[in-house]
Amino acid sequence: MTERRLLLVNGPNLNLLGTREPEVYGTSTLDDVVRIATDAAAAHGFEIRAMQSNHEGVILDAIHDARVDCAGIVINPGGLSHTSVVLRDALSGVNLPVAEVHISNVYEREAFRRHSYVTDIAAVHVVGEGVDGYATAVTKLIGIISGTADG
Ligand code: CA2
Repeated sequence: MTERRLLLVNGPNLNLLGTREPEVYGTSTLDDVVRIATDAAAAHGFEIRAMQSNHEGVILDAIHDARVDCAGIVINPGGLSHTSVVLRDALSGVNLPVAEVHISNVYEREAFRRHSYVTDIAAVHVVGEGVDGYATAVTKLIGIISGTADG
């Protein structure tokens, strides 16, 4: 392992965290999410590069760039989870270990949220733990990268 850095991707609409639908997503903000992930990574000597975008192509470019200097990707793809083959292709194309996070329990919501194009290419899955799930995802992914866990 060379790089001790993870890319943290939050997809469309996650910039709205903490402003609406607290019964589904809680009251924490996107800044809180970045702090939670950063603290979890720092505990293992890793840093986080955080990005959020409402634009699929911007997310794809960030994933491609991670190939050069990141050891893995933690991603909450938002609604793109359920729709985007190109997101899946980008993630599998860079050949980095991926952790998929969902704040809410997607299996207990509408039927269309039960399928994610990312799930079968991700090494780590965290669902329904609220924003603390980002810490779980970071810790598990670092375990895999470091060879101390299997997800
Ligand atoms: O539970 C999750 O983390 C989701 O990835 C969130 C996505 C949803 O489409 C997925 O099915 C599950 C939605 C993100 C939108 O986030 C908002 C947060 C607060 C207010 C409005 C939207």
